[in-house]
Amino acid sequence: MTLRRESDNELDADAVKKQAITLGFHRVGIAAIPPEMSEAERTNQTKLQAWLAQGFHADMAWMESPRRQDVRQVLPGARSMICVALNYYTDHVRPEGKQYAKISRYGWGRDYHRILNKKLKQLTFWLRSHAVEDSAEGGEISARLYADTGPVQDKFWAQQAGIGWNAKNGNVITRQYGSWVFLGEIITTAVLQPDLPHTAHCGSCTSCLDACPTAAIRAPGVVDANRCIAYHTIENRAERLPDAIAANLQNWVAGCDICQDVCPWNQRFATTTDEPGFEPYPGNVNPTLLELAEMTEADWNQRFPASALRRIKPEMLRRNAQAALDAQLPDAQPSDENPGKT
Ligand code: B12
Ligand code: SF4
Ligand code: SF4
Repeated sequence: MTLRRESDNELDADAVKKQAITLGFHRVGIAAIPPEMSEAERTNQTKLQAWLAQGFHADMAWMESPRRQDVRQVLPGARSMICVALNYYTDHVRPEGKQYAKISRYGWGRDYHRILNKKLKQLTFWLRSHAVEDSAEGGEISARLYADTGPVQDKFWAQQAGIGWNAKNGNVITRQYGSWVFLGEIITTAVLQPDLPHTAHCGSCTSCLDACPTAAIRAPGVVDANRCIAYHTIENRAERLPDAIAANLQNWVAGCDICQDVCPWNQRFATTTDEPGFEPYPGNVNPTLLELAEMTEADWNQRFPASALRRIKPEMLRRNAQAALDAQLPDAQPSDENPGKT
């Protein structure tokens, strides 16, 4: 296997992509990291700053990290971003019935960070070893991998690398799998032939904006965490949920898939994954609100092994389930009061 091209000092991007697919990634693309910030990066950073300035990150102070503003601060000398996507869709259907709690698809099976991380490590190892092996100068490369674990704008880079587009529902949509993909990347000093950025294909559709029960999508693609059920069920550690969130939970207790479920791209192109780790753990598709509202720490530990749901501590899960139950009481009214801080 020759990675280094004869004509210039680039590594062979096609060989890297082939290896990524062999390791089980469903989509892979490459974006260039020029020595100075590109126009597209600058525009993205302005949007990120505006999002932060409006307080749309709620209590996620880690979103303010200055390193998030520029990948060159994450890895000095970075030249390429290898972006990957992993399809996590399985064809299980949640049962109908107001007694059932809804857990988002992202949390049904094994923790996606672990699955992505393992494959990214294998790809990084392969990249490093082949780059050294095939280099006439014996030049080593540096690389850093992230599986939703670092100060990197995963969606922006995925679009730049041609994986999909930053859609109006705040997720990257791929033509092949819809938005049911996790994103990860390897930032490297290796020079690789980049792909073209992906074009956007939401058109005039507004289904996700119309369906969001808390009006959290403030403008196309702009999600205000203060209003988002996903934020409050996963990240908010307060004892009580804001009234306007609690009243509109629609039984979501761990994330929220509403703006993805209504998306025509997902309805047409969702494809069952071949990654066995994403097969749901028993009980994650059809838990009842009552069992979660009464869940003990021991139950929680047993029920969610190696799961992304461990971010939702037992007291949070009980709080979410109880709030959804309370919203079903005869005198409870859906609230359209603004739950946001802004
Ligand atoms: C913060 C965060 C959240 C926050 C904020 C959500 C958001 N969309 O930003 C909360 C907690 C609410 C959240 C929820 C979820 N998240 Co989240 N989250 C992140 C995180 C850590 C950062 C995202 C970010 O930078 N947001 C800040 C804003 C400024 O970034 P942005 O959306 O890219 O901003 C752009 C738009 O506003 C756009 N824009 C501005 N004007 C306009 C105009 C138009 C027309 C358009 C289209 C766009 C546009 O420009 C901005 C700059 O590019 C990423 C991981 C990562 N490291 O990147 C995961 C990530 C986005 N989350 C992910 C997932 C799976 C979810 C959930 C689906 C989980 C669930 N089922 O509950 C929900 C989805 C909620 C939603 N509708 O977005 C995945 C999405 C995978 C994908 N296919 O895109 C990611 C990428 C993690 C991963 N590595 O896989 N998340
Ligand atoms: S995840 Fe739910 S609450 Fe958040 S923007 Fe989407 S539909 Fe709205
Ligand atoms: S529902 Fe429509 S507007 Fe929203 S992300 Fe899907 S295609 Fe785009």
